[in-house]
Amino acid sequence: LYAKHEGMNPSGSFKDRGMTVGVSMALQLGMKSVACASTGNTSASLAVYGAKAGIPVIVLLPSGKVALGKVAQALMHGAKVISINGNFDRALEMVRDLCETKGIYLLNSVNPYRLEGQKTIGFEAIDQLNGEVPDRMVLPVGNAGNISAVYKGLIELSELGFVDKMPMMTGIQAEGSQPVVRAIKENLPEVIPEGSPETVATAIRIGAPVNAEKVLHAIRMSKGTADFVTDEEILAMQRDLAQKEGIGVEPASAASVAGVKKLVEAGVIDRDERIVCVVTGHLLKDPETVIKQCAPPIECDATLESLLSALQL
Ligand code: AN7
Repeated sequence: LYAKHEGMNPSGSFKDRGMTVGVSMALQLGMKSVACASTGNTSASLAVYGAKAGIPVIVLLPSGKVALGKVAQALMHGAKVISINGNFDRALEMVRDLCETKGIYLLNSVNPYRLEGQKTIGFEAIDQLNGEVPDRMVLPVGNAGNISAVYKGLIELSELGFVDKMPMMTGIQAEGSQPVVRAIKENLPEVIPEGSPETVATAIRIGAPVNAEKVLHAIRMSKGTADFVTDEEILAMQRDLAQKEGIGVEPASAASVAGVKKLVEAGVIDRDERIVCVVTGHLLKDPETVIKQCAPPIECDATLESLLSALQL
């Protein structure tokens, strides 16, 4: 079982892989400004690449539901940050209208160039396994752009004859925000949006994924699956990864590994499978959720005696 840590990217999440391509395309197409709606990471990444490109950035965030580190990044890198009194799905509708009305370049994952960049996660995973294709790739699913992009990249590799098998693409959502899981489990022809998604993993608090059709195709064609995990399972896995493996990720990212645990226990995933979990964002993205789970530091006077007593030594 491998965790591919996307928190190592410049802005601390996998979004950079697509955003560098998306912003480069915006410049090539002569666009004068760029925008996105975001649960946080997309906005942080767009702010970073927009700053370097010297192009104005507008980001729409669902008010009160974006992790602190992500808002800090969007603000510090100079984006115009708008806090919407509504959830992500509403913010996305609004930014789509805005972009259409004002000729602004939309950089949500409806943008095909972003998904082209995100394909590299799959290429890199195989490269890092010395050319071997994992049996399964497990990703947290929000707008479903990433899992669809990785699938697209790997299908292309296989069509070009570089690999001779495909990993079972497996999507994990949060219990309170699981429209894709429902569609897979109930074998629906399409994803039915959820009106009020809710989860501690705010990154994937998305009820109407824009890449719904693509994710159903990716999961079904690769004989993968989808399942949900509870907020408790997400947070427990965030702590386990941090404390047993030294892997610091944000809650949405822990969802993929928590999903593996659940599916192994349910007998859906075989213990012999070689699995790559994509852990999508860094622990520092959401310090508030971390602090809430941990006991505060032990206060101590600046003497050896107090230190020994604090350490109970
Ligand atoms: C850490 O930033 O949608 O299924 O607006 O930040 O491709 O949407 C973030 C999504 C997983 C889900 N893990 O990826 C946004 C946004 C983390 C994320 C996802 C996101 P998609």
